[in-house]
Amino acid sequence: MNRLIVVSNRLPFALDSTGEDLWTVTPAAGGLVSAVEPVLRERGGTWIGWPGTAGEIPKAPFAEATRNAGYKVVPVALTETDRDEFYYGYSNEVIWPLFHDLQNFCNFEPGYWQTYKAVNDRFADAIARCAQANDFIWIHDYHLMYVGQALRERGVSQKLSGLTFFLHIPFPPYDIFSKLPQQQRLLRALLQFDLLGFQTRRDVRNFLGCVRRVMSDARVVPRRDLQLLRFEGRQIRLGHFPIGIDFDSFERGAISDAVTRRSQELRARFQDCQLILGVDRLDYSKGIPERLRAYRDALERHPELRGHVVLIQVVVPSRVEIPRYHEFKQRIDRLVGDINGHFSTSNWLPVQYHFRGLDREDLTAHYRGCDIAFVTPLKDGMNLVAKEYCACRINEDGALILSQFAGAAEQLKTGALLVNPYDVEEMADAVLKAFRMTTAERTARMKRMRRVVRQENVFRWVDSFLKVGAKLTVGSSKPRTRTKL
Ligand code: ADQ
Repeated sequence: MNRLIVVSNRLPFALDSTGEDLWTVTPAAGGLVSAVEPVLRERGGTWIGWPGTAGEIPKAPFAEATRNAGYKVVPVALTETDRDEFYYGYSNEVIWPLFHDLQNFCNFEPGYWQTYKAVNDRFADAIARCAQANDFIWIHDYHLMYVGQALRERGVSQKLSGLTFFLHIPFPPYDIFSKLPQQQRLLRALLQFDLLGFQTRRDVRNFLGCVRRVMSDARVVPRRDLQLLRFEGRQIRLGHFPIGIDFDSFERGAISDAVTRRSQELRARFQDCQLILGVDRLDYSKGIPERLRAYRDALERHPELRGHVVLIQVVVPSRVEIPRYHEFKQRIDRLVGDINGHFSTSNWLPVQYHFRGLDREDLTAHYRGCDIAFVTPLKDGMNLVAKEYCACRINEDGALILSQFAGAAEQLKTGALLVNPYDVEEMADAVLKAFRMTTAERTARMKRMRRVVRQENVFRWVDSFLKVGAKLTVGSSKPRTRTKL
């Protein structure tokens, strides 16, 4: 197996300065880290990324944070301007909202693009410094879509065994993508990779639709499974690789004594109530206000729920420096206050709201202890929370209400109650349906979902991606001819 070099914007931990020469190390939250960490821990390799602090990287705390990682960690430093214009700016005020179909949230500030490219160049330099002949390079996610081109410009790509990319978020349809001022430059950059992986069939379709409309010199060769593109004399493979979770590790955690005890404690606090769980990063794409409105509507229209359900909504802080995220948090606070103010009684509080990350044991205890998971992103590349919930339902019970716009819906539709996250009334009815669902139906549905989540786990995801990557012919990246095919 060739050496694996994983490259992502963030590393699996964040360094934070708490005073002169005082640093804290916090595990990073989020789907990419949850998925990639166990893979590198198992296989070894190198992880290149930014440790989350602007300015120079402090040597000793960094060495301490990575000492027991089980793989090599190479940091890339970002200045404050880089952080503001590349990370908060182009990545999270342009690409993130646009690719989640939320174009009105975009801030198409022209200067952001230059910094995005410059930082991608810096990542390419870091790769160039540590790449050896025949290394397999796997770049992750929307922050680094330009790195393939930057590597080709540096001539590094020729010696690699594969230059590949996986997009964790959705790829939008042309009508939305076409709003992007740099649409052609971005597609050209993406076409410098040898293999492009997406979460779902729909993302592949959308990407190809954009290529057809924007890149007149690219040719799509339709295939049943892996698609092929010809561009500037090179071949690019494209496929959907739905990301999974480390099922066994979640299941083992859920069975453990500590989690059993904690989930029992959780249940004991809310006797005679079915517990509904929402777990999200703070993000407007996760549909939290819509979910809260649906819950309110359910309590309003279906009085049998009052006093018999509790919504536990856990939100992990994220990107709070972006003003929109701050406003968004205030909106959630108001909605929670409104529901609790309106419906609570002397011995029942309808929403338990926590604005913090949970440690792994606590998270697992919540998955194990809650009867219903309420997962309703407006759009999501995959959504790992839905899969983690299924993995922790060791008694094969529990109901999942899932947005039809989460990538996970493609795999879990046979067991989940699928809803349109923009349809508050439909979601409210789904709450009632889940509440009334018989044990036999819950079990039948959960069994089906657990089978898929167990089989299509994160190791299978990585294997299937690397298997395709391994078949890339070395040198396929070298331009052979510029003839249109
Ligand atoms: P995210 O947008 O971060 O990931 P998601 O897939 O749901 O979304 O992953 C969130 C992760 O953070 C989960 O592993 C979850 O356990 C954890 N998490 C969330 N809230 C938490 C809390 N309060 N406390 C502790 N942990 C919490 C991006 C894409 C997704 C895609 C993943 C992986 O946006 O669509 O599924 O990458 O590809």
